[in-house]
Amino acid sequence: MAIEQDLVNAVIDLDENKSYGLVKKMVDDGADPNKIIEILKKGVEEIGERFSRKEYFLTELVMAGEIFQQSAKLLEPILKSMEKASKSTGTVVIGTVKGDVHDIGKNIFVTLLQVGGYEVYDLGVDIEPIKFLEKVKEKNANIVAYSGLLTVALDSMKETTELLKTNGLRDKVKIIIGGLPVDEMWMKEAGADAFTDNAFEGVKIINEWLKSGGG
Ligand code: B12
Repeated sequence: MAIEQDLVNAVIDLDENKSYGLVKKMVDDGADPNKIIEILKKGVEEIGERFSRKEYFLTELVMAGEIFQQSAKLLEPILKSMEKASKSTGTVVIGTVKGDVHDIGKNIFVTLLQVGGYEVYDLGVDIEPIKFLEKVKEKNANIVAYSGLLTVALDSMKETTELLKTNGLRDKVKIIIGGLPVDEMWMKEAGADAFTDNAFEGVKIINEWLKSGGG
């Protein structure tokens, strides 16, 4: 328990070396990577709160992002060593939607999908709806995944789904959305089929879809 709180505090204090040391220790002790990510998220959430209260500024947000990214790198070997799903038949097109450049969570989700045996096309950040459409068509994808952390991301998600609809592709794909603010309301507004703020949960949802013949 103590080490978890130490890690939250080290992230909030933006103490990079301490954060990496604690993540390494938890990895060596065999901690569940999902749990480590949730602890790191607690830390950066507090940084976000302080940013909202104007106690922290953009520099601190940048540093928080850096600490998370480097920590996620430390987790990559365990994520990658996790057992590959026997035969996934999913082709996923994913991106952080237009207007939003947050990608740390998306990248974790992409790694997990790749580990799960999925064919993944990661478009990157700030992605216009047309780019999603083109890639879905080109790759004949059956899953579309939007990531977004800003409130404005909702409009972009909506727009993207609308474009898929008007091009006759909406019914050919399943759409999952993820990121800090997503909830059931977002899912409905964005015209999606599922939502989650946990990358591991996201992979489970997609696995279930494909098992039951969806997607
Ligand atoms: C780091 C950070 C940044 C970094 C991002 C670096 C990067 N490469 O991503 C930088 C400094 C660039 C940044 C910029 C900005 N940021 Co910022 N940022 C954050 C911060 C502190 C952490 C975000 C993060 O990485 N979390 C950790 C990851 C792992 O969590 P996650 O994204 O939720 O991902 C998990 C799940 O959601 C899931 N997941 C993610 N995507 C997907 C997708 C799918 C399909 C699935 C299934 C799952 C999934 O998987 C992950 C693991 O489980 C948050 C605070 C917070 N509370 O999160 C603010 C925050 C998101 N930022 C905020 C703001 C305001 C900004 C700026 C506008 C600041 C400014 N004035 O310029 C800019 C916007 C730039 C833009 N156009 O996008 C606000 C958003 C407020 C709002 N309601 O819109 C927040 C909430 C801070 C706050 N409280 O004010 N930011």
